[in-house]
Amino acid sequence: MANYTTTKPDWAVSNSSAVMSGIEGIKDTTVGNINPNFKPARRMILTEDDLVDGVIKGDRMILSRAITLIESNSPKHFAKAQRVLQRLLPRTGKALRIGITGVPGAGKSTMIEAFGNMLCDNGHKIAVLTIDPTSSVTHGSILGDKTRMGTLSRRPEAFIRPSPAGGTLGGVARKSRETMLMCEAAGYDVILIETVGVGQSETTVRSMVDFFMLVVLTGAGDDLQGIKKGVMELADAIVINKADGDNLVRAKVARGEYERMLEFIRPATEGWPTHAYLASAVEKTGLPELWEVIQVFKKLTTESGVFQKRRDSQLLDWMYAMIDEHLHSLFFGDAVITGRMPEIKHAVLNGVISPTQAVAELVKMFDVRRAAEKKVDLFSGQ
Ligand SMILES: Nc1nc2c(ncn2[C@@H]2O[C@H](COP(=O)(O)OP(=O)(O)O)[C@@H](O)[C@H]2O)c(=O)[nH]1
Ligand SMILES: [Mg+2]
Repeated sequence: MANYTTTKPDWAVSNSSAVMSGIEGIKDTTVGNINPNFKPARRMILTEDDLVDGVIKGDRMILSRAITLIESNSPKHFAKAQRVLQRLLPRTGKALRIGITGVPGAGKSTMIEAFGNMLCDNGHKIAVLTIDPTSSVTHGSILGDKTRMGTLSRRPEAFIRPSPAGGTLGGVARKSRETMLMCEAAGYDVILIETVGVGQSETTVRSMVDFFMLVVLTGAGDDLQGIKKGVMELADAIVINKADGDNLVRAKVARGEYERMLEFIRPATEGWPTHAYLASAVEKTGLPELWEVIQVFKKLTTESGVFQKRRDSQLLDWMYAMIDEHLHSLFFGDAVITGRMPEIKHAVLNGVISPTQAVAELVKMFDVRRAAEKKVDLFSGQ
């Protein structure tokens, strides 16, 4: 039988006086224990091979890391991301790319949640991206959307990625396009891209998707709910959402009004008449029909060659846009150009030299400087 009076529990210190002095001191012993050299554990750096293999396997954590690399503004990351993308390129292009726009509150996110869940149930893998040129560093907008897309975001068949924060729309567009390609390489076969419709963002999304839909509310006749002129011309379908409850009758009226307006608009896609459809993201009605419409669209445009023709011109347009942006920032970011610009502007305004002459001189200065400067290869990361 154990001797309870002499056997100490495991946690008791052997020297009881040490305990007493510790209690007396009442000092915070953790302070002395802080390692001044402590750094929070760094995430393991993934190699190019890790990233390529992980994305191909559909590892969502690695896909996220690859996208973070795509979104990085550091030249080193840029170069690595481009090498990864290059290797994944043969696996891209197989997804159906769908863009969704509409005024805030139209129900885009709710619809993506319902539509995405429906597609996942049918065996698809869905990637949801958002393009919001106003989104801040905190990714504020997606927080709302994550709750709106609560069930979808928890599904293993779905991948939701917020808009890259900050930067020019051109920068956001590049990052979103490359994110889309990464998602395709990871096996997502339907890409849904939501945009808020600020500035040129609808045109940007249109330029990266196969099918573009505009989500609207009822009441088209009286006020166009701030729908920008021209946005209807980009759409392959107009979806009148919230066609439920008391709103159903009004939605039907709105559908007729939109159909009449569409008669005067040149369709966005050659050979595809844009129509208005009713849906309710909340009651999940009209969504299977919408998917059917998209399937017919794909079949018809593939047969006519319009599908591939659009993708080809999207690729080239993207390349030209990037050339424009690159040269623009190279030129206007050049120290010689920024240094001489005030004087040249002054000379033009005072009629000393013509704008044409000014351009010729600036370009010459730029050329001379570029030739003298050590060439920096952006893609090698040096
Ligand atoms: N009654 C009804 N309400 C909806 C429907 N779709 C969305 N809503 C509501 O409309 C509001 C805005 O939806 P949200 O998806 O955030 O719109 P977004 O700004 O276009 O993304 C939310 O309160 C939704 O619950 C619908 O089909 N019917
Ligand atoms: Mg939304």
